[in-house]
Formats: sequence, structure tokens, C-alpha cells
Amino acid sequence: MKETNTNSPLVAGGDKLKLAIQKSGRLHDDSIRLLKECGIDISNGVNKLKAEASNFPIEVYFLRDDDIPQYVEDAVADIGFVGENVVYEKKKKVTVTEKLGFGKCRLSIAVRKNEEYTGVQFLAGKKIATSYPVILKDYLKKNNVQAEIHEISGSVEIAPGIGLADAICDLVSSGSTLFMNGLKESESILQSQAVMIQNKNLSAEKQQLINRLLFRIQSVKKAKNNKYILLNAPNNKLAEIIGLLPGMKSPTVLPLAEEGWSSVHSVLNENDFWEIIEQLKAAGAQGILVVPIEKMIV
Ligand code: PRT
Ligand code: ZN
Repeated sequence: MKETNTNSPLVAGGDKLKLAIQKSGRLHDDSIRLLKECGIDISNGVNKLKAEASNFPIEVYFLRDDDIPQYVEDAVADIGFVGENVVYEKKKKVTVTEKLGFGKCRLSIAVRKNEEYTGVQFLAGKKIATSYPVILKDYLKKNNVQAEIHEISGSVEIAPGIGLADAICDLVSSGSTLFMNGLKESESILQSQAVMIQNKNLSAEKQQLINRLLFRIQSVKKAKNNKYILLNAPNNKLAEIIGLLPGMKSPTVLPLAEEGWSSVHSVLNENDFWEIIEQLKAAGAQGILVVPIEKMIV
């Protein structure tokens, strides 16, 4: 029987896109959630090595995060979702395509909390424990600091306490791990979040699928950063209120049943959200409703 590709009208009988995500750990759930928000349902369970989507030509491979850059470089997977920290540490030949907005953390140097940290030269001649020797080495070189790098694979934060090192270089998000181990953050050397990486030699068909996925990811990200706002405004204050609202093009204004009033609809960015709401209230806006946006196509 002749096979037809029912998943994608854009790809005639084409291969599926192969995506590598973390099998379990901090990035797993957010990776699956992002796919779901992109309308991609992964059918079979994660105990398998791979799963297929029923409604997009994609196959998902579940791997250790450290292995994802290599698999993408070797084209075992076409694309991967992985932390920037891992991408830069592994130094594989892959392209970073898009920041994904989750898994945010920083790679930082930390010292004992009672230490008087005077700047990066403090580290000269010291022993630094880390799971990120490549990034740390580059950083020390850039800052002309000679220090000893002691590579360990886990529980880096206990190294100073047991006398294994004078400082550590590790991922930090809330800072509570450092705090609990009597350490303080002294330099932040890399800001990181999950990114999409891709193989450097993909076919035009694969690239077309990636572009479709990217379009969805970008729409989901934009929607998360914006809120839909509805408010009532007296007509004599309309000009002032509209002046406060950016909107995608310009705000929608509809007459209310009550004479002399209008309903105004617009989109607000998360960053200036509260400030604009305060100004809107001061300008006479009433009955302000704020609604999350699921997807935002601009
Ligand atoms: O099994 P596999 O190898 O796949 O997983 P893993 O154990 O190597 O990685 P995992 O799941 O711990 O982390 C995956 C990715 O999540 C990392 O590569 C980062 O990109 C990202 N991420 C975000 C973090 C953190 N935040 C984070 N806080 N990864 C690790 N941590 C650890 C950190 O190492 C330290 O031990 O959390 C502790 C610090 O957290 P706070 O909140 O106490 O500061
Ligand atoms: Zn790992």
C-alpha cells in the first residue's frame, strides 16, 4: 500500500523531525509542557527511549541532558532542548536556534561565606571544584587568573566544607543550596536557560518542519509575556486611556450599552503591566479585566 503523510500537508512523504529532550530531571516536564502548548501530543510513555506525536511529524527521544549536544551534532537527533550551560560546556558543533524561556539559572563561583572576596583575583592559586571545567577554564583565562580546576560530577557544593576545594563553580537558581552549605555567590559567569539546538546540516524538508515548530514556540512564548486587558472608559477620557495602551496594532474600542461609555480591549506586556494598570485607573478606567493569552500570532 502506498504510504501517504497525513501529518503534514507541507511535507510530501517527508521524514519525521527527531527531537531529543531530557529523559528525567529539571527540564523534562517543561519540555513536554512546551510541546503540548505547541499542540503536539506525545502519545507513549517516557519509559521508552522514544515517543511519537500523533498530530505533528515529530519523534521525541528521551536522553540524559549531557548527551543531547553530541546526538544533535551526529544527527541522531535533528534538534534538542537542553540547557545553554550544557551546550557551552560540551562545545559540540550545533546551532543554538531559540531560547525556550524555562530552566533559568546561572553558573556562578561561590566561596565560603566568611571569606572576604575582593574580586576575581581572589581565585588566583585557589582550588575550584566544578562540573563545568570547560566554561570555568575559559572564564579564568579571559580574566588572567591562574587557578586549579578540580572536576567533580555531583554534590559540588560540599567540596569547600570537606576541604576538597577553596571555591566552587556550579549552577544556582534560588541560592538556597549555597546558603545551606555555608557558601556565598561571588561571581556569576553565565546566565543560562533551556534552548533549542539544531544540527548544522539539515535538509530543506527538516528545516521546514523546524520552522513550523519554531513558529509555534514563538507564539507560545509571546503569549506568556503578554496579557489581554478589557476595561470600561468614559468617552471623555478615551483619548487619554488609549494613549496609555500599546496594543498589537491599536486598541479595540466598542460602545457600551450605557451612553457615554466604551469598552477598550488591548494587549499589555508583562514587564510594564502593573505600572500601566495604575495609570489606567488614575485616568478613569473601570471594571478592568486581565486575561491570559494562550497563543499570540503577530
Ligand atoms: O540525568 P541528567 O544528566 O539528564 O540530569 P542532570 O542531573 O545532569 O540535570 P538536572 O536535571 O539537575 O538539570 C538539568 C538542567 O536544568 C541543567 O543543565 C540546567 O540547565 C537547568 N537548571 C536550572 C539547573 C538548575 N536550575 C539548578 N538549580 N540545574 C541544576 N541546578 C542545581 C545546581 O546544580 C545546584 O545543585 O540545583 C542546585 C542549586 O539550586 P538552588 O535553587 O538551591 O540555587
Ligand atoms: Zn546531566
